[in-house]
Amino acid sequence: MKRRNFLKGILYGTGATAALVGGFGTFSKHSPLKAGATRAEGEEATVFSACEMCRNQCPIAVKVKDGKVCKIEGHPDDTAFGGVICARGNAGPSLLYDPQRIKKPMIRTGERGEGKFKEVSWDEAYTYITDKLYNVKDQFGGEAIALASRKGPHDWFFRSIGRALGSPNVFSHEATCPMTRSVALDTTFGTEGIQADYANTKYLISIGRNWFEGIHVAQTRAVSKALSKGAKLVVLDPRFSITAAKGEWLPIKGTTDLAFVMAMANIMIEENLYDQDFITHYSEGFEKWAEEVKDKTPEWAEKETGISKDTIIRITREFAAAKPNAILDFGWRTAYTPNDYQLRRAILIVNMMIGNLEVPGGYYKTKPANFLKNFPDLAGNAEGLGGVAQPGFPTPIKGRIDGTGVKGTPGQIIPAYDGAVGKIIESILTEEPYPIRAWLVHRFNPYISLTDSPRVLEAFKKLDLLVTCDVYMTDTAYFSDVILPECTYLERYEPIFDMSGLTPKYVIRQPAVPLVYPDTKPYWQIYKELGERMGLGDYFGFEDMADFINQQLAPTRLTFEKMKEIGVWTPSGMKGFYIRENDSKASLDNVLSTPSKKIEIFSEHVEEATKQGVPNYFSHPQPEEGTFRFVQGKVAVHTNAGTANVPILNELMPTNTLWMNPVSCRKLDLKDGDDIVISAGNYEQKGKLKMTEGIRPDSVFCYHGFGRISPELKRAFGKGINGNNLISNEIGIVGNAVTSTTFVRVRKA
Ligand SMILES: Nc1nc2c(c(=O)[nH]1)N[C@H]1C(S)=C(S)[C@@H](COP(=O)(O)OP(=O)(O)OC[C@H]3O[C@@H](n4cnc5c(=O)[nH]c(N)nc54)[C@H](O)[C@@H]3O)O[C@H]1N2
Ligand SMILES: Nc1nc2c(c(=O)[nH]1)N[C@H]1C(S)=C(S)[C@@H](COP(=O)(O)OP(=O)(O)OC[C@H]3O[C@@H](n4cnc5c(=O)[nH]c(N)nc54)[C@H](O)[C@@H]3O)O[C@H]1N2
Ligand code: SF4
Ligand SMILES: [Mo]
Repeated sequence: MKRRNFLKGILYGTGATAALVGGFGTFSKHSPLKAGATRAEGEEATVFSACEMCRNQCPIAVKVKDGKVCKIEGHPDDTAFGGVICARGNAGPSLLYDPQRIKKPMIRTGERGEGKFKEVSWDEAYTYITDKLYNVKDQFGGEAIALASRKGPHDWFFRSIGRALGSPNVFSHEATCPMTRSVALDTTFGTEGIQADYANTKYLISIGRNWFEGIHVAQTRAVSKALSKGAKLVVLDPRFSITAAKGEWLPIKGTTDLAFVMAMANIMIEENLYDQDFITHYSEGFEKWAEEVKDKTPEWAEKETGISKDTIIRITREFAAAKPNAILDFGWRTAYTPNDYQLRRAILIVNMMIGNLEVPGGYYKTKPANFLKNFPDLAGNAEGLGGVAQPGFPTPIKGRIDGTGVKGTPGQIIPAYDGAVGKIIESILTEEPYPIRAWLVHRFNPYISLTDSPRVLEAFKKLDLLVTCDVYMTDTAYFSDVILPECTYLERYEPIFDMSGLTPKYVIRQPAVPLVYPDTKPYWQIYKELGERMGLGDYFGFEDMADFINQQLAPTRLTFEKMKEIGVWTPSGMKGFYIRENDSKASLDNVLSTPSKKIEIFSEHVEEATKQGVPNYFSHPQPEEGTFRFVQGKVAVHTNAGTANVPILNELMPTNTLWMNPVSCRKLDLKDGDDIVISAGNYEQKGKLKMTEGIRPDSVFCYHGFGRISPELKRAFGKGINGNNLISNEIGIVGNAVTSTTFVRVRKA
């Protein structure tokens, strides 16, 4: 009964309608959830929430009819997202109602990988985990427990378990994704919170960034908007992506992008095309950079990159002519080479050479509510979120397994929040610097997502305890001791997310329908209950998610009811602003938090950590005749390791293929559609060949996320190529994964 009222509250809204306090605004004009409204049988209700078909959390409007989700649209009032979502977002109901989801907690009964499990109660699962974790802690110390998740709001809850046990070894997935970029931002500007203003740019150069397949709805729309206004797009990519199809494609040799970027700097200095005023006023260390790029001529870069010097010169001149409303993009999945971090720094430096910080069509600092306090005209418009207090966590006895935080080593600049997740595998297998014995995994599938899948499996097999919390019996879950079934995003509340960009923005996730499988639970409940079972209840100082959200919203003038009603909040009437839009010398003190309070082109800190105070060029090997550089990327209709088994998306694209240029196909006597074997050292993968001009002859490509080995993913099982079965677990300078330096051979199966 209580539950029914609760749901009625969600579906029909119990909150007051938009009562606006002065200057305190909302998106309210479409709000369908009026207080006290009743609905006739069969009438559609709308629930505002946030998508989770990938981690972008786009604001959505979920249409519910007769108690079922019938359709998902974009939130109509969020202008950045424009009421649209992507194909994967549309497939939400297909995940929600998938009979292949995991429905009950499970404990392994057979050998690891044998697939034998018994269904258990939540209590049994919690007890099992509690006993095993305390055993590991007692025998080997809390540091022998690792936790890894895809970064997100679940971390507050999930990580509390490990931190309370004294483990320093908490990891996000970031080292496989944008970490080289985040560390570059942090060491150059003193903050990771910098974004690109694609919508207003006049000239956009992508270094592998593929907005039309690696989708972020707001970014993809912004790039489309710029293109429709006549912006020029240049794409450096060894393969012809959908984004490359929309601009000038430069099929660069993989791993040589830094040569292109350094040559841009060389030309801009030679031809005096850079913004000297900006550099003098806001940055330090430029002379060292000028020295470093002195011999990085267009002729030199042509040999490295395979792109003609004339093209490099032309692109550089065009880019500089568009200053400051131009973007040399800093990338998203930035894990190509061991030195990728220095590529990202060089990209940021070349951007600063056109002074494109805090101007339209360049880069800007995100402006969350707290940031506005720096601007008296805007102060009072919004308030930062509060949070739930936690007691202090015990100080870990040992340092982290990845050396994060160790001065005088690259670990000095690796963010401890993220760490080098690939090191978990090395620690388990080599027992260096000490062995991880228990691993808790949340919303993450290391088997598909980490490099060297065969070694990942070996590592799984050596553990005393592996626990996975997911919505599917993933490949990682299949090798786990305990599997915790989470409900989907369409069935749960979550903390308010801060999604601020040019203006502050808060987004809520709330259930659209009751649990489809009653024995699944949301993560906050799972880790709170597990924490309480382990005697760690003090770390979970909230009753339920309503209480948690109320504590978050306490300093703001927003309420839980209000957020449920509007879904997305942004200050009314507030336009995004750029600090230097009207004053090119405006202070950037509130943007820059480096030790020097300047843009650090040379950084002492980075010099100490990496011996490259300014980015240095390293040539990576190129493929020899008969071998190919192996590159991978996202596809528009799937998410990473996540959606291969989602019914509708699986139907749209059940498998991947290996792209190969016709010239190479002829040499190897291969043709389109052939069954092939791809090999790298001792590793092999079977697949099908796709013959296409859309790839350099010295490279091959496949979409990421296939080649699944859990038989419980009945639609995806055994289909396609898992690229990580071919890539070794090399760990880059800032702990990053390295995914573009592998060479493969290909033969007919
Ligand atoms: N539809 C969809 N959208 C997504 C995702 C998804 O899975 N599906 N995932 C989200 C996530 S987690 C991320 S990180 C982003 C990723 O979005 P993007 O960063 O755009 O990433 P990818 O598609 O991984 O890689 C893009 C391109 O990099 C190229 N590449 C590989 N090596 C090199 C190199 O050395 N130099 C150059 N210049 N190019 C190279 C590949 O050929 C590929 O075409 O997308 C997000 N959006
Ligand atoms: N070789 C190579 N490796 C790569 C990449 C590449 O291009 N090439 N891409 C890299 C990139 S950019 C990234 S971001 C990582 C991505 O790696 P992951 O973070 O592992 O991938 P995701 O697909 O985002 O999701 C992981 C898991 O979350 C589960 N999940 C989805 N929704 C929920 C939920 O509500 N609750 C719970 N508990 N689980 C849920 C999914 O079922 C899936 O098993 O992979 C990286 N690895
Ligand atoms: S990009 Fe697509 S899948 Fe990802 S959150 Fe947005 S709508 Fe959902
Ligand atoms: Mo990613």
